[in-house]
Amino acid sequence: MKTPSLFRLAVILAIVVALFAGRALAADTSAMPAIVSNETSTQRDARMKWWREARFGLFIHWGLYAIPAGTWQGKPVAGIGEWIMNRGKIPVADYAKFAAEFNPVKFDADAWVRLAQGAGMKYIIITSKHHDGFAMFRSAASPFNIYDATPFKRDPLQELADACRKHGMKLGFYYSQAQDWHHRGGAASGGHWDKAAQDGDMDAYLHDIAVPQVKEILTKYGPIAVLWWDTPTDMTRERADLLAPLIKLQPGLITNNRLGGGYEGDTETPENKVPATGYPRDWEACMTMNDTWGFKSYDDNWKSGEKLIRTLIDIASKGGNYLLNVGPTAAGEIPAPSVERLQQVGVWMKRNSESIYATTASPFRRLEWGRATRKSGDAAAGRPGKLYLNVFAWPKDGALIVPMRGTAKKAYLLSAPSVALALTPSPAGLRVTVPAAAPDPISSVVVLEVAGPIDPLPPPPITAGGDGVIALGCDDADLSGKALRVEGNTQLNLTGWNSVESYAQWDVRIERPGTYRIAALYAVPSGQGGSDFNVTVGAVSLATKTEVTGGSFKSVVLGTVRVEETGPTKVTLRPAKISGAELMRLRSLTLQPVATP
Ligand code: FHN
Repeated sequence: MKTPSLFRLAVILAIVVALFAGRALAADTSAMPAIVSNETSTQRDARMKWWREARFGLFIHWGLYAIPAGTWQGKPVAGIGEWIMNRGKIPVADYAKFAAEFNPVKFDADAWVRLAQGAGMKYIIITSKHHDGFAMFRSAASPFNIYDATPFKRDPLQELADACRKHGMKLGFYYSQAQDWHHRGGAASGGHWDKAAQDGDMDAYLHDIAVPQVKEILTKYGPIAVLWWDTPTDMTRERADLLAPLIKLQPGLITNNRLGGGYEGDTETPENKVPATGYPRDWEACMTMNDTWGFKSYDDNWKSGEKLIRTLIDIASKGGNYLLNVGPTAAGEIPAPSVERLQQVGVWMKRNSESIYATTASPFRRLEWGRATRKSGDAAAGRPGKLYLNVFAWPKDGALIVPMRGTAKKAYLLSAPSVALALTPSPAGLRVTVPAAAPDPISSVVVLEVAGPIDPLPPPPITAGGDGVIALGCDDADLSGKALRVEGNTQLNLTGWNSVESYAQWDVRIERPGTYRIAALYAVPSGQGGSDFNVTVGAVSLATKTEVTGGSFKSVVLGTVRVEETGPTKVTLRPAKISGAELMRLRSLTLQPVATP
């Protein structure tokens, strides 16, 4: 926090006076209840209901950065497109000149909403102001906005709000509350580069720009479903306290966890990654379709439609929402590759969305062939519970094994509900006899109607591969301890190892007695090595210390253990003394048999 300025004291005084007058901050916030919410869990569930059922939303990053589109002064600027001003160190006055060129006449709010709806999305979140400080709406708080500073002279947020209302689409606004590279005093990650134009008092910036603009976006556009804060750079509790009460301007508003100042908001927001095991509270993975949020003319690294569909399924199977991004061009068009992919997702959703909407997380830790979601039933209403089995790898032998004990009543393909599929119990679980060919090459849905609670079978113990090595992935472990969790998208790692109470345990089957060399693939940042930990294989333990890997993942040999007993056993990795923030980030452990002469 900077030294309190006279101005900041005046702001605080004004708030106190307003509160005493029974009003918070200003006349238009008079209905605001106390900052601390007394919401009950039932009320919260009611508020979150539509969002939890939606599962799929469209993120739109649209702003002036679509004009340079990744190129400044003839040179490509590395990184995400909407950061070009910061990464290219573009002076404020030069960047502001883009406004005179911004005339996105091809913008068609109705078409955007129809596109999102066609993809099966239930809500849209658009950048009302990104870090570049340019408001994509008509703002009385700053002339640096699309209505006043451009030849366009239209308010896209108004048009989008109208179109959303017309089509029954929920609308949310992204607002960069702290970082603002245009207005004096706004924060900038990495510091101000055009000091003469950017330096200033952040509290004054919040008072003059952020607070009034958030009021505008929450009062001028009808019902707003979500307020999506971003990057709480330099946000202290006091600063966040200026913004937090404004959420009461929209009854039922949902906010994310990025306001700062210790406010948790309603949702966790993993970015460009799907957490391996979900989160213990509502979460939404926001993800790009290529490698940028804002339009970058030469970023063609598009994820395939199949990847997007399977990501949606993966996220739903872990109980989260998928907020999938598009970056419209300076002309106001969603790039064709994005449109094509959204249409492809829409084709799949048209047939299979029942396995996504209003579902909850899978009861299974891991399924070899795909993912599952579920819906609980209502015995009194005669409605069975359902398991939706999204099969990515269709079984070649016509037998889909669901690792659960058999309480299922009926199985059928979502695409052919009247044709019952045979169900037979087997030691590995319930066997569903499925047709030879997959009905859908991307993911086919088998529905299992279940009578009572689902009783998943524990996954089989891990055994040695053909080379004799027992490989223990971080997502195969049973985790104990509050913060310990698996993170990552394709490259997973075990993180949050900040207490000696936290440990990871694997079920393995030792088939050959002997000496095993234990190695761990982990990352430990500089200055945080030297933590003590133990790896135990059955009754044998190995005490060791972490080495610094400089933050990158490195395979480290921990030592050897002699294992005499064969059969099922447990391998445990448990910290004994942690130096630094956490023990390590662990990707895998391996037990390699050591050849004895
Ligand atoms: O800096 C921003 C980035 O530009 C983009 O808006 C993403 C979307 O989640 N949020 C920030 C980085 O976390």
